[in-house]
Amino acid sequence: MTNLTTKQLEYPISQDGAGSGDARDVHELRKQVDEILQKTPVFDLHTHLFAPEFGELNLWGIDELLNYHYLIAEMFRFSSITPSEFWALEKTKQSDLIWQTLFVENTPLSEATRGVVSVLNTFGLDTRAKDLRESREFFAAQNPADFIERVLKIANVTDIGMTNDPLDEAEIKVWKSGAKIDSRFHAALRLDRILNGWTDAVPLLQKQNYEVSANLDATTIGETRRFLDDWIQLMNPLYLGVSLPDDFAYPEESIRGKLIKEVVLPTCKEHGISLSLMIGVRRRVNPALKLAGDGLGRTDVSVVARICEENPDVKFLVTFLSRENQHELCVVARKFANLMPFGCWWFLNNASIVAEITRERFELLGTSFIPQHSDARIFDQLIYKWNHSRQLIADALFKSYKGLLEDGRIVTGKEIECDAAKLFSGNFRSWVAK
Ligand code: FIX
Ligand code: ZN
Repeated sequence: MTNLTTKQLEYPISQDGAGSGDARDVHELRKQVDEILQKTPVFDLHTHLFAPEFGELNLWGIDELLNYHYLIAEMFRFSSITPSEFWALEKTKQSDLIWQTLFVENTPLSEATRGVVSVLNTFGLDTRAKDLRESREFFAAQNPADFIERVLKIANVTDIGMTNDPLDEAEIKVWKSGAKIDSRFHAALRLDRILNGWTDAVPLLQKQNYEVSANLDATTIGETRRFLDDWIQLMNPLYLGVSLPDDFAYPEESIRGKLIKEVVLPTCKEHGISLSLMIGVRRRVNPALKLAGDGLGRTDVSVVARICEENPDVKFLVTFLSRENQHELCVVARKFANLMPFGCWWFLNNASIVAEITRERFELLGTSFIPQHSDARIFDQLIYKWNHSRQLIADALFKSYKGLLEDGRIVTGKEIECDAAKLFSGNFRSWVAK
């Protein structure tokens, strides 16, 4: 391939559609892509954040930031503390230890440690501090409502998808209280406990007055559907969602397989609601690490092809945790318009991998995918997660536009704005009709 110089890459002025605000060379194009992607608001479709009405479920501040399970896992690589000793500490002692281990005694190079540095830096706090005194004082002085506004503004996030478990006592209280939930926070009805732990879920459904039993008889199927209908009405969720192991199969002769087929898919169809499949997690690979002990595995992507083919009336949002599954996911998405790939989930949310996956998706799917979600658990994380993602998506998009230019077509400022809007919110909004 010829190595085009910047000079040769100037836009042909005569190309129609190009206006005075459109970039004329690759440097201008790069600047324009960066500027537009910075100012385009995000609809973050999957987080573990909560609206203010959920009170203490809504996490923020330095001690929460440091106790993020990504950092806990990393701390154990450097510290000689045992998991049982660590879990016996108070939260502030845990965060002191994580700070000391990952930020004082070692250089914070990982994505998760850099995230904390980035948040501290955004608030003008010392990123090389010897202890947490200054940052604790800063966060203690914040008014929670103002802090949320400030973070949303910095991250340029307008809408947040929560993760809502209809079997969680604390959440149930809020949903049933009739409290008006901040309209920027949207529910996502999570099915993990039902689909991945039916026997434990049964008494919890019974407690909510649904006549279910461990064996999936006709009454149980009907009652579980009624349970979902009621919660859909109460939460008005964006989608139903579940995380699934790497050996997930469809169809499957199992409790989960039967529930998916006879309860979940018919419910999605009836309500016109999407099903989000997050596939590839191996829970509790090291149980001593609790939430930090989950791992991943590679999946047979043909499960997604089968579920999409058999259920053309249901729309699926799909993300895989294994890097090795990403290319196949793009190919399946080319075959099924009821499939929307989304996000670079969890262990994939690192610069080198996001760059690769996003490039691959542009090359195979154009703009018909959702490049990222934050998966934030602590409010402040929106700042670094979206800052990093915006830069990486801008890099990938610029490279695609540059290729298009080399092939002889200008990209106008309007087109860039339109593409950015699709990627950051439009594709998801139209998928879920919000
Ligand atoms: O299942 C999920 O939604 C995962 O994102 C979480 O369970 C995981 O712990 C996480 O925080 C990943 O970012
Ligand atoms: Zn998540």
